Amino acid sequence: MQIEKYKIDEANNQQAAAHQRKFDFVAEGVANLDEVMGKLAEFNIAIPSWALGTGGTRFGRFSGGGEPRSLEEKIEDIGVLHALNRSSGAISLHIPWDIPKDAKAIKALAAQHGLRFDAMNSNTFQDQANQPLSYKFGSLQHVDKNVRKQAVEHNIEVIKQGIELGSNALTVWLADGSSFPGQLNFRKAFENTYESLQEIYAAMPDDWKMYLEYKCYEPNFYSTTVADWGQSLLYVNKLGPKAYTLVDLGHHLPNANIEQIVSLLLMEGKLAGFHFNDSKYGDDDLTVGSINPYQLFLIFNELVEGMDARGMNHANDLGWMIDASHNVKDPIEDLLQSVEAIKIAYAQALLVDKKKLVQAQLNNDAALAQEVLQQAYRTDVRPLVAESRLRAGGALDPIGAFRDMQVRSNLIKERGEKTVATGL
Ligand code: LRH
Ligand code: MN
Ligand code: MN
Repeated sequence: MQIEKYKIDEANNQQAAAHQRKFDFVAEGVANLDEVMGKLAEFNIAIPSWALGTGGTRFGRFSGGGEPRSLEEKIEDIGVLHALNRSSGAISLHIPWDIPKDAKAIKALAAQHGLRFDAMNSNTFQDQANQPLSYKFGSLQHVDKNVRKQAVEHNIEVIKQGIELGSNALTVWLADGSSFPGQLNFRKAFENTYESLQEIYAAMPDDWKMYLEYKCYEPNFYSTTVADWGQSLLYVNKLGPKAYTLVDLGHHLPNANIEQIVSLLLMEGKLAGFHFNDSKYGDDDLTVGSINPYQLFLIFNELVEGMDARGMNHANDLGWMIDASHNVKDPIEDLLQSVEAIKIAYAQALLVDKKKLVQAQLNNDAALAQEVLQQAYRTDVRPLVAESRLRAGGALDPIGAFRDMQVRSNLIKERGEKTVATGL
């Protein structure tokens, strides 16, 4: 399934006049318009290979049909996304869910769709068929050296596969922890994990980065061995300059001030990047921006401020990835919404009047500081984001185009009604 460019153009032409009016109206009020449009054009967000199928919970899973049955078909689906929004030009693989059988061919297929390989994700939170030792009581933290060795070797294998695909980062998320008080010696679990991470770190090429993801709870319910940003930072500081802390928006205790965490990790030069999603209760993995778009904007406001302070390139110097799941929506539509929400928050953050904000801060003028932030947040930047898509050859209205072109029913015809993509 390939999206034909002329169909996108046809749909765009119908909306062109209305779009132009909206764009001109917003653009007039944006002092740094060229900068904003240039930055929006460059900004891409990687799609994880596990997000193309319908997500489930432990209670059930309701497939919408036409799901990708192989890595090749997942790449095709991301190709559809990227053709429509021109901002999903990367794929993040999860091993062993999506092992490339022929790395060269997979790399070539991805390139045909304009995609590159973002961070590789290892998996030591599930036991795989034919795996000699179990991760029931952890992987890198395990009391048994042999289990740790098996988990280290898996990560090294993932690095090797990533090298072949042209990736340059490894994301490590550990389910390791304990479910009951007394089950684990916290210090020994930390030391074992650190030693295992050192071995993985040593196997990474010099131009690679390790992203160490934290999560406060689940699947363990009493302690987690990399539970929060402080613990992740402790590990990555000890490991060295190639190790960074990854922020998954759903992995915090309720009401955590994520934007402050982002600011301080950036200050320390230790922010790896993001797994974007949204949540109301826990690690809900809902569509980005569906619950708390203001928080997303505040995070991007810190990102822009902190990255500019360090002279970083917004598009390339951090890892940007979606990590969401879809129980009731079409996964492709959901991902289009997530990417759009991220770009809207980014565009709004680029509109913040920084000089005015700094002045308000120096004057302890809390009211004015809020006015400055909300002036940007309440600007309808959607025409700017749409214009940037249009200029890049994408669709003004990606979900509308996806529906008009009947992409899903074509995929169902091609792949069948009952398909199960690998993933969570
Ligand atoms: C854990 C997590 C982590 C995994 C992904 C499948 O909750 O966010 O990033 O790799 O889910
Ligand atoms: Mn994650
Ligand atoms: Mn998660």
